[in-house]
Amino acid sequence: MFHKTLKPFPDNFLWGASTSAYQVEGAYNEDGKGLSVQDLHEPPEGITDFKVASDHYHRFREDVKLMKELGLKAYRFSIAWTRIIPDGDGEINEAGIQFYRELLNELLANQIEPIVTMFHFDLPLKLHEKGGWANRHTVDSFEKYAKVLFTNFGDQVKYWLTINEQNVMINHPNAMNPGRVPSKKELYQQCHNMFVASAKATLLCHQMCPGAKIGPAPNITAIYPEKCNPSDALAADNWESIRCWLYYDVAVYGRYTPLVWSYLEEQGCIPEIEEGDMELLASAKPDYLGLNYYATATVSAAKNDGTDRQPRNGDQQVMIGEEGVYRAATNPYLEKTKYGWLIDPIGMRVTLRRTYDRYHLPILITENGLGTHDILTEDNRIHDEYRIDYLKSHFEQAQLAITDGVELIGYCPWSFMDLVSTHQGYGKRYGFVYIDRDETDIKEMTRIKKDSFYWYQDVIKNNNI
Ligand code: BGP
Repeated sequence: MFHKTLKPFPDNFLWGASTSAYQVEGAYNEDGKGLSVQDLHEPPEGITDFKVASDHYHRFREDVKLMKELGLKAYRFSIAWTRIIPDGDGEINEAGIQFYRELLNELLANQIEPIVTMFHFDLPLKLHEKGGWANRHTVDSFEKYAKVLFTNFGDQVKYWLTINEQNVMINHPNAMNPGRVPSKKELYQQCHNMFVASAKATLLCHQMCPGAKIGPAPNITAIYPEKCNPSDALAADNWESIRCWLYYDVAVYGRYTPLVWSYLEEQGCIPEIEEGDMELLASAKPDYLGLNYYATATVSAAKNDGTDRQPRNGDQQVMIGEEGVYRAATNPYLEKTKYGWLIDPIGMRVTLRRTYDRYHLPILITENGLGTHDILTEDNRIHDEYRIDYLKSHFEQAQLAITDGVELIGYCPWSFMDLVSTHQGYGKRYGFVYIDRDETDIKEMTRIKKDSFYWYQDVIKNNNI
C-alpha cells in the first residue's frame, strides 16, 4: 500500500538507545555484587568474557554526558539483580541501590527518560544453583526483587520492562543455563514461572507506582512461508505462534492460545500450573509492549522424517527447525549481516502491524541494530555508513508503520555504545559510541563518537529521518 502522506513521528517520540547490565557494566564482582549465570560464561578462545565489558559501572557519568550530546530522549538499560540482591533472595546490597540511583539521577538531570529492564539474561547464580526458573521459589525471589526496585526507584522510573526476551531464553537456552541444557519440559516450566513472575511484578508496579508503565520485551519477528503453498503458510503460522505470540498472549490476555497448548501437550511439555495462576495472569495487564526486532525468518513445512532440525549454529535470530513443526528455509530476497542475520526493514513494518493488530497496545521498539566489525581510522574516526544505512531503512519502515496506524511510542536501537555481544564478544559491535578496546586488550577504553552518532543526533534533533 502506498501512502500519499507520511504521518510524522509524534512530538514526544522516545528516541532512545539500549544496553544491558552484564554486557556493558563490567565490575562484575565489585561493591558487593553477587555472581550471575553470565559471570560463569566461558567464551571460546580469543573472545572476551563479561568481566570488564565497557566499564560503564565506573564511567557512567561520562557515558550519560555522551547520551545528552547525542540528544537521547530515553535510555533503556537493565538493572543487575545481583547488584541489588547478591544471592537473588537474601540481603539487599545498598551499594547496588546507590549505583542505580546515581545513574538515574544523572539521566533525569539530563532530561533522559529511563526505561528500565528488570531482568536481562543475568539470573543470580545462587538461584540458578537451586534450579533457576524451573524452581517456583524463583518467582517469589523475583517478586521480592521487584518490590525492592519499585520501593527504591519508583519515584524516578516511569517505564519498566519485566523480562527481556523470555522467548530467546526458552528457544536458545544454552547461554542462560551454564553447566547443562534443560529438557524441553523443564524449559516450558521455566517459561510458565517467568510468566507468573512477570505478572506479579506488573500487578505490584501498578499498586506501588501509580502512573508508571510496565510491559514485557520479547524478541518478535514475522515468520514468512518459503512458498505460497498452503502447508508452508501453515508452518509459518505455527512457528510464529510458538516462537512469538505465546509470549505476548500470556502477558496481555493471560491465556495460552489453543494452538500452543496443543503443541505443548503433544510434546509432553505442559507446565505445572498452580491454583490461582491463570486468574493472576489474566489480571495483570501490561501498559505497553517492548519489542526487540532484528530479523524475520522464513520456514517451510516440516517433513517429519527426522531431518527437520538442521545441524547449524542457531543463535537467537537463526532458525534451526523443529521436528514435525517447521523447517528452516532461506529467503532469496534478503541480504545478511556478516553474522548471518537477515536484514529486513520491511519485515519490521510487517512485525509491528501484526503485533498492533493482535494486542492494540502502544509499542516501544526496545532493540534493533546492526552488529558488525568497525574500523578505527588513523584520524580517530569510525565511518560506519553501513550502520546508518541499516538504521535509516528501519526508521523509514517505522514511520510507515506509524502511518499504517501502529501506535509506536519510541525506538531504542541496540546499542548506545559498543558492548560485549551475547555470543560473539567484542568483535561484533552495535554502538553509536565506539569503545577503544578489543577482545583481549582492554586498552584505555576511550569513547569515540562514530559517524552514526552524528547522523542519529540529527534525526533526533529534527524528529525526522
Ligand atoms: C538480543 C539481546 C541483547 C543483545 C542483542 C544482540 O537478543 O536481548 O542482549 O545481545 O540480541 O545480540 P548479539 O549480542 O548476540 O549480537
